[in-house]
Amino acid sequence: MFDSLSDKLQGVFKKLGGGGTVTEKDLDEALREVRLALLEADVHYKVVKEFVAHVRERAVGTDVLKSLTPMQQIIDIVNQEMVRTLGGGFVKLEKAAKSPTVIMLVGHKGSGKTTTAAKLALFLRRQGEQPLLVGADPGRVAAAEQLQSLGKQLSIPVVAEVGQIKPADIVKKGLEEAKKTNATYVVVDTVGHVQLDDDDVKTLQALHKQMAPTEVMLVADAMTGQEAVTAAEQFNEAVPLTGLILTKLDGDARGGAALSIRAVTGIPIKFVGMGEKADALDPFHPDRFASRILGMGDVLTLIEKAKEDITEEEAASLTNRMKKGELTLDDLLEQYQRMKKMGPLSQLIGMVPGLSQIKKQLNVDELNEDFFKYTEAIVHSMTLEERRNPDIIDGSRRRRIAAGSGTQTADVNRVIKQFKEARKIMQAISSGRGPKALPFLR
Ligand SMILES: Nc1nc2c(ncn2[C@@H]2O[C@H](COP(=O)(O)OP(=O)(O)OP(=O)(O)O)[C@@H](O)[C@H]2O)c(=O)[nH]1
Ligand SMILES: [Mg+2]
Repeated sequence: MFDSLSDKLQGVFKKLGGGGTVTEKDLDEALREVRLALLEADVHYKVVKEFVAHVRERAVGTDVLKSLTPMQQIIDIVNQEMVRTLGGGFVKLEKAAKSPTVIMLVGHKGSGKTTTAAKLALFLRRQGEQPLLVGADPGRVAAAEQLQSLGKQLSIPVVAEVGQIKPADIVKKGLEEAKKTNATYVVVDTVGHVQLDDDDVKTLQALHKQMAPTEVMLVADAMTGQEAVTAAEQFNEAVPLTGLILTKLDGDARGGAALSIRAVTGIPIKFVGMGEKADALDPFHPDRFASRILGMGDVLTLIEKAKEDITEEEAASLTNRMKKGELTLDDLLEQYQRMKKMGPLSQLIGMVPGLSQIKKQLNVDELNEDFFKYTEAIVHSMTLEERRNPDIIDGSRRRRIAAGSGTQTADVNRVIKQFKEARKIMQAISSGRGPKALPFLR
């Protein structure tokens, strides 16, 4: 996610960390590069301007340059400013006082509404809710079939029809069905618009009035950059949006939409779509997201994802060990094995502390099944003592492990390095020092 932006920001920080002191000139030079990196990522120019001005103001105003750890403090400020730009805190999905809660999804053609409707319904069911999907897009046979088939795969009921029927009539049927079946949430997928003309606006407004939704969410394609921001403004004029769902963040979106949309429109991002599969929808946490952009990983989302696949007990023990910074190579291996089950690596890599920083060396494209097999073979060729305390692994042990696992000593080094990075971040997180203790600054 946002690889180019992440790399550039980390490059700026690394440079700042080169000397012991940071002068005002260094700061300005760094901020100039931050500014360029953000603009290149297609962040809205006003947002960039404000971002850089805030960071500078706080850095100069709080005398960080005179402190002993100027560069760590600057990164801390950048991190906080990024969290602020992304909306500050987590904004949860609302629930109506009286069931069912209606969620209306709107957006441009192809932005991901239908896919997201299904993802959202699955998310809600995992929360113990009883969702009903309604496809108010009768114009195309394929649209109804798509929703029907997604509902069937996930065993979630669907009301969708095609033909001469009006969207309003489908919504009516949907709401009746929800009442009959005691659904707690109704997720309504609507027609995609290429451009929003007056007729479209009227239709949307009439549907809005009819379903009286608790949530009206715009589904916007993050790959379209500033167009997503414009869409949010336009749709918000038609119907009052309560939240945004940014899709296709797993693709090569540069980050512009995600970093601008909240600041420009004032509407909170509630979810992000990270893939085509039904479980590739994450609740949006500005702090975790900023952490990923800055290359610090996202342990909390990772733990939440892991929880979906493992027992509560396992999750608690994992969380505990991670929090304490007590990590062994066996734990690392276990994590990798869990990751294998959790989904495509590209989706997870940014979340694992330590991995994102060294993914260049690792060559992410080659990070596939083989990577796991290698790591597994290497760790299994170590003695128990070596797994707990890899610091004792010297040259001759390295050669033995490489021979035992059928790999090269360079592969053994890589696994150990990865482990050490991960351990450092775990310790930093557990000590509460957060971004100030980023390993790539040491
Ligand atoms: N990679 C990726 N693809 C996505 C994501 N969300 C949706 N897609 C894909 O985007 C394409 C369009 O998705 P749809 O859900 O059909 O979009 P829509 O807004 O319903 O489209 P219309 O009904 O035609 O307006 C599909 O191929 C989806 O698989 C995502 O988060 N990541
Ligand atoms: Mg659709």
